[in-house]
Amino acid sequence: MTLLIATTSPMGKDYLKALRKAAPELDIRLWPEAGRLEEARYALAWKAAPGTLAALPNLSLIVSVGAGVDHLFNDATLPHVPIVRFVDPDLSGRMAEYVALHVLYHQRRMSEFAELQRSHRWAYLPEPAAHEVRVGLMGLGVMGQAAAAVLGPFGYQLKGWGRTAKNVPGIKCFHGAAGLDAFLGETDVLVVTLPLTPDTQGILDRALLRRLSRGGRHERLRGPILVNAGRGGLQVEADILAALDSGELYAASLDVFETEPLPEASPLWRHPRVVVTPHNAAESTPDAIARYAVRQIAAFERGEPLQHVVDRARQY
Ligand code: NDP
Ligand code: OXD
Repeated sequence: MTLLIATTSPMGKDYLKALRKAAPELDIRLWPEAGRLEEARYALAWKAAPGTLAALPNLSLIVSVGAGVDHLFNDATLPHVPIVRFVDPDLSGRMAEYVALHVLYHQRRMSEFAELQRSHRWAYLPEPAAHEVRVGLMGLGVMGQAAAAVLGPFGYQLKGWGRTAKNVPGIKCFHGAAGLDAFLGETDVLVVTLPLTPDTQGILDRALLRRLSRGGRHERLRGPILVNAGRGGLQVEADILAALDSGELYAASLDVFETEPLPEASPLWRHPRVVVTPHNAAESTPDAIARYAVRQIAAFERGEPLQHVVDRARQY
């Protein structure tokens, strides 16, 4: 049984090591040293070179290293075999940490305190309490709900938005285009964990940011805040900068970008109210993804149903 690690990432060798440890019986190859292509029945894929997967005539299953699968749909030659995406408590726990860190960071005005410290100034800045802040989770899937489970106990007022209707205890849920205005109108901190699909591309534009809550905000909140840990293709960076400079947006934490790595020339690097992180909100660690891939492949071999199968029409 042969599995090809199909990736252009330098992490490939780490996946290889972890997979060999997790499944010594598997024949595992690391692209571009794929050997005889007809032997590969499984692929573990992350940003593979276009055409790599299509070149495997007996491929039966693709396991995505990421929870997001836009990296697969970018390849016009993507073969028509089942795709499972990575869903694991290790991954969603990391995302929940990231979201909690950044929501708290902005609520507690940490960038301003850091600036005060740099100039040795002792100053009091009024902050809202968590229960006075409305956090809107745009994307209410595995990641959005994991973040909600961590934010809830702080007392934040939680709202959520997805494609389909949901009933999640502790979250006021909205859905679809019809629910978007009401959702944004009740959101002070917008936390985005949407997948990048043809429907969500560029959704975080100036028009959307303008729909974020203007009224009803606690007096200690200085303006809406954006945390994007979904995908860079969701955001229009020129619009985010314009919204920050006009005061429509107060601050942002961005983990993902239109172009990654973020180009040196991007003003986001230098904006005083933007926190930039290098697409590290939730890492698929080699050990966790290896365990997951081996589990899915074993189930597939036994003829059992696959878990977390991607809907090809919706692309997530
Ligand atoms: P899920 O599929 O579990 O959740 C996706 C959510 O987005 C669902 O609530 C879904 O709605 C909603 N959604 C999708 N399309 C639309 C739409 N057109 N309009 C409204 N809502 C929509 O995915 P995960 O939570 O596991 O992951 C989400 C994304 O997070 C990944 O695709 C990836 O891009 C990103 N990610 C980023 C990481 C990082 O390190 N920065 C790490 C891991 C993931 P519904 O529930 O109705 O289907
Ligand atoms: C993912 C990611 O999709 O790390 O899991 O971006």
